[in-house]
Amino acid sequence: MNINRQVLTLDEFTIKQMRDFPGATGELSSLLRDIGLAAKRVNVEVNKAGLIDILGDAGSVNIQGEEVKKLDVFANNQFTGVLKHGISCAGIASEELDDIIIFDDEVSNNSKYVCMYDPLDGSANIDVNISIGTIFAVYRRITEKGKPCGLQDFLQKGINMVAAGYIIYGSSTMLVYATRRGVNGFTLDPSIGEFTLSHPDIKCPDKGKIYSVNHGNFFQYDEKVKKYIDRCQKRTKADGGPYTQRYIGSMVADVHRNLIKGGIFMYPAITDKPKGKLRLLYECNPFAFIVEVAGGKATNGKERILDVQPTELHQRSPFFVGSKLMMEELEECMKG
Ligand code: AHM
Ligand code: MG
Repeated sequence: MNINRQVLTLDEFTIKQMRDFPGATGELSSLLRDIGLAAKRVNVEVNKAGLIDILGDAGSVNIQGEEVKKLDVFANNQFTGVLKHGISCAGIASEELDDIIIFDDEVSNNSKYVCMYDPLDGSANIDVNISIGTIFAVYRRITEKGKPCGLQDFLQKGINMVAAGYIIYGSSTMLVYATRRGVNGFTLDPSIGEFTLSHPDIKCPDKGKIYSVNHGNFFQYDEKVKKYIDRCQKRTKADGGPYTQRYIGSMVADVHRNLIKGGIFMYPAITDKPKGKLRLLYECNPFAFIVEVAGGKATNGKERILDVQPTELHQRSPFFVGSKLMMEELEECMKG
């Protein structure tokens, strides 16, 4: 019999990786499996989003008499639900929730990890059929096992992250996750309902030709940021250009593209939002981790993102992330 099966599923891959680590308990594999399950459920609903108009608007009652939930609330419930009922997570924080949720049951209190996520990032794009995503970060808790977790488990520096990832609900659905050992991408095969390894060991090219920024805010940017954007626009063939500007307005899609093709993504501070728009703990930090593991860099314009000590769950941060050499040029401009 010719058994020629090379494609690994997400579960097979994480279990295989765990076996290479003699001391591993399998909790991280289990947590990633839980996230994969929630992602599949969210994917089904995202694909039906266009039908919502037929079935009734969000917040109203559909033809089955059930309340139609907003997709971001639905996504939040799915991720929170799988992690609560799983065996690896002691508590969660979410963009959708003001406070952390401490699961506080016997299994959860003995779990190693806490998880933070933006369950549906770019959700303003749902109505117009543009890619959206989920972003997540996993930390080993610092509170004592056997007891409920606490806020200090969530306010850890990004450098302590154990794993981070995102799901992109796009032309196909992908789950990409990073541990310190590498970044790997899995594409959902709808015929079997499994994420399968499609992008092993992703590396971010050292340079690219794409810069992503909201040009509508240009006149609100700091002069140093404007200087870098000006350089991007003036790039010629002789110095690696011309560059192209791409900005979807869904960070997951923008950073995913730049990670694969090479590029830089920026959400600087603006006059209206002096701390920027994006959230440090579950938007900037996970992407900073993923891109750094892939060979790129991430800063807030002054400091490496992963070195920032968080003080609040929902704090915002300016964010610059991307290919190493492009980031180094940005850093040079930011020095003045
Ligand atoms: P959200 O968490 O409310 O969806 O906002 C985050 C999104 C990012 O995905 C995207 O990069 C950014 O907001 C776009 O913002 P803007 O329209 O201000 O450029
Ligand atoms: Mg968001």
